[in-house]
Amino acid sequence: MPSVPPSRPTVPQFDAIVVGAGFSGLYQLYRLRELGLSVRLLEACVDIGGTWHRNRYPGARCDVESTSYSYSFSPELDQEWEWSERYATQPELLRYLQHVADRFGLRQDITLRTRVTRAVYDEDRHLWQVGTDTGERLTARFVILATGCMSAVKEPDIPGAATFGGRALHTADWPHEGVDLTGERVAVIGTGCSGVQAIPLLAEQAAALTVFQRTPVYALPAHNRALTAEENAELKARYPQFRIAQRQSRGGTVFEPPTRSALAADAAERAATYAAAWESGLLSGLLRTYNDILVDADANETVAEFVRSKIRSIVTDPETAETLSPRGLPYGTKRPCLDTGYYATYNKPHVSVVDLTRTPIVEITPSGIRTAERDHAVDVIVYATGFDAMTGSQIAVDIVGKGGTTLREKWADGPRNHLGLLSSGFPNLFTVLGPLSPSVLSNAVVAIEQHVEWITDCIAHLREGGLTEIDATADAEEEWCAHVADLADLTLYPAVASWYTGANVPGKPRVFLAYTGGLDRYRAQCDAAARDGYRGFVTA
Ligand code: N01
Repeated sequence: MPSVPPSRPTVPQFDAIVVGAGFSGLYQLYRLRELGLSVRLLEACVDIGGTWHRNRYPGARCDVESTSYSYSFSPELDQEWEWSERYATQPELLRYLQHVADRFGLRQDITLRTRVTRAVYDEDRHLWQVGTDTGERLTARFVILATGCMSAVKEPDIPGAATFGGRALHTADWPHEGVDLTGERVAVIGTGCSGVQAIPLLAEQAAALTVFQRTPVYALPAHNRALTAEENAELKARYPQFRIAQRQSRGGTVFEPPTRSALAADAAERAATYAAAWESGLLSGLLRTYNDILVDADANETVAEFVRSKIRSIVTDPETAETLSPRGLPYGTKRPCLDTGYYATYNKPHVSVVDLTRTPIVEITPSGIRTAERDHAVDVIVYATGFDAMTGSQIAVDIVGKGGTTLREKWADGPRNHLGLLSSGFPNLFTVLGPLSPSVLSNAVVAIEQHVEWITDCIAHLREGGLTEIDATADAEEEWCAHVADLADLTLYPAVASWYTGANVPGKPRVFLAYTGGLDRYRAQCDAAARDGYRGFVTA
């Protein structure tokens, strides 16, 4: 038995360090504490909430129904919390997470304003040495990255951005005190979900609003509304069964999967089916109509054309309607959006859209935005340009694994891990909602709970067996990465340049970043690996 110098104790300061205080981190902290572990949660922001703390732009709300997009682990929490709207706003979601933190006494183990900058694995002692931007040096047996899929903001990569003389804002970094845009000439760059939500509200304030659009989106009406007391009571009565069904579902929301091809239906039937889905106000409504929307280009085109016809029926100017209509982009291969007045906003006389495919942005100037066609003078530029999704927040930490290899180096050609949970050579480092798991293709909260519970059970198993290390085997990792890629290749997703494929970040490798096989199948594979003595992993 090698002797260990007293200055290098084998017992770490903490059993676990959790990074990030959003939906993932809060639940992970709760579960590990339940195991009796000493845990510290480190959060870079000034308060808890993760995505729902940071994304405060006007109109920010969830596009999964509040009653589904909430924790299922506590029946008491389900009964006491009352959602006010079908789709919760950012402030309501933040209140919910604050309530959870207070109700379960989580804050005492959370350190705010502390960004984890570095984590180095000590191979001899089976522990992580964690460094922060506040100068703290901590040790822990396990580190759980609960850093979120959408937390690394993509800085605008447009020449001249720094020269702009007006105010520049990013939707994901909106000032907490709010911004009064009354009377201002506002430009929005980007028409993903953030832009689509913000544009109608920005248009209410701005004197002139110009949207700079590179790729048009597909957006479905949200039909958001207040939830009545009766609806809440009815929901609470069936929560126990609903939560079970959610956990067993394919994507974290409960529905009957379609069994027919869109091409097997005639045009009239398809039109009626799509119209009903459109009216459902559900983000995935159209994807649930037929079983080949995401795998067959011809089937997909029937939905795409249906949405374009809806855009034409809402937007009164035909040229604007055509500019807003996606062409050559299979429906659903970029995340669709929920529309709360988005298309109708373009009917307002002070709102216009610039088609960047025809007249690209050349540069940003001190007074506005110069396209290939002309100068647009503006007072404010709102960047709704998205994130270095899925991997950005993990790569941002300088993580050094076995043999001095960094995660950044290892993932240079795309993320590699087993079951989306552990990357070989980086033992005891778990990711919640990480790449190569269902994550963004699922209701995030249901996917988070599945990950957190698996990780918790795994740590409990190690402790029961007196083990101090778990790592993914290189073979299992190889197999998993190939399996995820093979499944993705059966769909229309990988061919499309999107943040799902890493294509939105210059230089980022093109890899489809999520597991497309469904949360139910994924859960079964994770459970089977655990049942088989953590098959695909090596313990010590
Ligand atoms: O970011 P995005 P987002 N010049 O990457 C454009 C979640 N979310 O923040 O598509 C010009 O989707 C870019 O154009 P293109 C949700 O999962 C959820 O909107 O690359 N344009 C695109 O239009 C969502 O999918 C909710 O051609 C540039 C836009 O900016 C994810 O977060 C709400 C550009 C970026 O769209 C990301 O959404 C909000 C450039 N240089 C977000 N660079 C809800 O729950 C980028 N663009 C409702």
